[in-house]
Amino acid sequence: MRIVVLAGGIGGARFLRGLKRAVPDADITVIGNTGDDIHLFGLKVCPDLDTVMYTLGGGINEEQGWGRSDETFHLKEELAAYGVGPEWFGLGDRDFATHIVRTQMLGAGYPLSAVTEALCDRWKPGVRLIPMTDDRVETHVAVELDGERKAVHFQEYWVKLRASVPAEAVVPVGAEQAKPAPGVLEAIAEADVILFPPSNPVVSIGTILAVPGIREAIAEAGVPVIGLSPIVGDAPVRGMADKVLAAVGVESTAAAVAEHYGSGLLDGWLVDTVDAGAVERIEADGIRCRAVPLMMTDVEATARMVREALALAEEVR
Ligand code: GDP
Ligand code: FO1
Ligand code: CA
Repeated sequence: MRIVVLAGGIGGARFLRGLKRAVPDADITVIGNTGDDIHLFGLKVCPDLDTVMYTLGGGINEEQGWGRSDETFHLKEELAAYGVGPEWFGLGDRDFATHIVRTQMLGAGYPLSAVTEALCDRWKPGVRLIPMTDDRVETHVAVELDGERKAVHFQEYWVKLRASVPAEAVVPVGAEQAKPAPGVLEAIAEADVILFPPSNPVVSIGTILAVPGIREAIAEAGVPVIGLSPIVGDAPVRGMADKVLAAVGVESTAAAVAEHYGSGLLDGWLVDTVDAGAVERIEADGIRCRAVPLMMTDVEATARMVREALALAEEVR
């Protein structure tokens, strides 16, 4: 079975672990979000691609969900001693190596998709990981800070400000001019099923869908498109997705997120059992819906979520 998954970082990566467990012989293509990417110390950092690669390759810091296991921060400390920051972004020594290799290859002229493939030669994530685009896209967030309206990089909003001020707008800068990376549209066209894991609907999946051609290709693929709600009991399970949902005028409920994607894109939607009351409303919108446990507490629980998603895909096929 050929499965295409649109993925952000932590939620996407954990879901993929369950997918590999549930369907060990699946041919999985992951289209990764690159809107979180940031240039720091002259290096290109791709948090969501790295989170997927490290998680599936066994190199992730399990407690944190991002960054390397067994990490140290000597380089960051030395840079700080020169007064060179940002101090608010935790780049570790092992992680730095990834960004150095990536930046060196990009400088030599390789596109990000080829660089990601080369990095995955080491980590062997067991999926084909493709960035949504080889072009530069960076999500910025419009906020009011000290009485002034300004745009900050998504990482500054998320990590430095901890989404403590309202997001007035979320803009994937460069997305309109971006082209899907080689292999993205082909994988979608050849998929048997397309899955939206519990990833951030705005800054992860929304950014991928903002690359011209990707949303259209998914809508026209003619195969089941099934999503799993990242919102459980009217709140994000982890992180601050409610803050960026508010910026696009979407309530933090499982039903509102389904409606935000819409029946033109989604065929099926899984909500958690605590949100079973929303099933009727979602089905009235033309999206087949089931309520099942959606907490990725361990790989086996996540594999059960995957089996439910694939069962729903067969129902709507
Ligand atoms: P990020 O790039 O690291 O922010 O990760 P993603 O974009 O992949 O996804 C983050 C989203 O996944 C958040 O909105 C969380 O609410 C959601 N999430 C995290 N863990 C779980 C879980 O166990 N179950 C569900 N349903 N959602 C989860
Ligand atoms: N998230 C944090 O909350 N604090 C950090 O210092 C931080 C550093 C970091 C370094 C490399 C990397 O790949 C990811 C990192 N993240 C950090 C996570 C990441 O920025 C976020 O999870 C997502 O981009 C938010 O969706
Ligand atoms: Ca992310």
